[in-house]
Amino acid sequence: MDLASWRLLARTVNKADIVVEVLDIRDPVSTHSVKLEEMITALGKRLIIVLNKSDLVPREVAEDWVYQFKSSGYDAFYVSATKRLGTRRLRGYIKAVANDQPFTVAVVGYPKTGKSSIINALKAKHSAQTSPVPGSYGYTRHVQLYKVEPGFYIIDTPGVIPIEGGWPDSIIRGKSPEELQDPVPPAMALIEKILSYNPDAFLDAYGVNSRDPLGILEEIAVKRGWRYKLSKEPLIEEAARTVIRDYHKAKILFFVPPTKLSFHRGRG
Ligand SMILES: Nc1nc2c(ncn2[C@@H]2O[C@H](COP(=O)(O)OP(=O)(O)OP(=O)(O)O)[C@@H](O)[C@H]2O)c(=O)[nH]1
Ligand SMILES: [Mg+2]
Repeated sequence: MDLASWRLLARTVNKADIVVEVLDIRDPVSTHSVKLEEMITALGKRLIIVLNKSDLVPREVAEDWVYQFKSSGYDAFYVSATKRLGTRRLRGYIKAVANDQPFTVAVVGYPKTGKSSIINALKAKHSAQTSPVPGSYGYTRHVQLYKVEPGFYIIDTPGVIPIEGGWPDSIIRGKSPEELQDPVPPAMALIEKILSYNPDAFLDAYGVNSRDPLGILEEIAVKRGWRYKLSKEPLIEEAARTVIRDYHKAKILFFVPPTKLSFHRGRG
C-alpha cells in the first residue's frame, strides 16, 4: 500500500477510541498485520481482534483460534457477519469497554475480510457496501463514518494491504482477477496452499481429480470448454481467474488449523 493511504489509515485510527482488526478465520495469521498492530499500539489505542467468517469453519476451530489469540494476550472474538453469529455479543462488549460516550470504533484490516459486513451486522440498518471480489463494485474506497446507535460511532476503512502481506495473498487480495497481468502464477500458489489444508478442495468445488496446481487449472479449463483458438490447448488463464474469483466467494473450502501464535500482544 502506498504511504498516502497508510497515513490516512493512521489518522483514522487516531480518531478512534477502539480499533477492531478483522481477520479471516480461515487463515487468521496471514490476514493479521503486524505493521498495523504496531501502529495501533503506537497510537495507544485499544485493539479488539475479530475473527470473521466463522460460518466457514467448524465451531471447534473457531473456538480454538479465539483461545490461541487470547493466550497470546489479545482481546478476541469470533463472529460470522453475514450469518449474524456473535455480532450482538461483540456490540455488547464494545459498549462495555468504551469508557465515555460518545465513542468511535475504527474497523481495519486486510481487504475482503468482511469489515463492511461487520459494520452492517452491528448496525440495525444496512448501509456499508460489500463485495466478494477486490476492485469490483462495492468494495470500500473511502473512510466512512456510520452511527450504530446514539453515542456509538463506527468508521469503515478501505482494506489495507500490509507491506509484509505474503505472496500470493497480497496480490490476490489487492486486485480484481481481471486486472492481474498473469493470473496463473498467483492462482497456482493459491491452489498449492489450499491443497495443503484440504486435498479434496478442488474435487469438491469443480469435480476435478488432479492433485497438482497446473493439472487442476487444465482440467477446469477443459471441463468448461475454454481453449486457445489456434492451438486448442486449455486456456488456463481463464481457469486461474475463475479459481481466484471463487476463492473470494468462498466456493473453495479450506481452513488453516489453529496453532500457537508466534506473536504476542504488546503494550496497547
Ligand atoms: N461466508 C461469509 N462471508 C462473509 C462474511 N463476512 C463477509 N463475507 C463476504 O466477504 C466478502 C467481503 O466482504 P466485505 O464486507 O465487502 O469486506 P471488506 O473487508 O469490507 O472489503 P473491502 O472494503 O474491499 O476491503 C463479501 O462477499 C461478504 O459477503 C462472513 O461472516 N461469512
Ligand atoms: Mg469494505
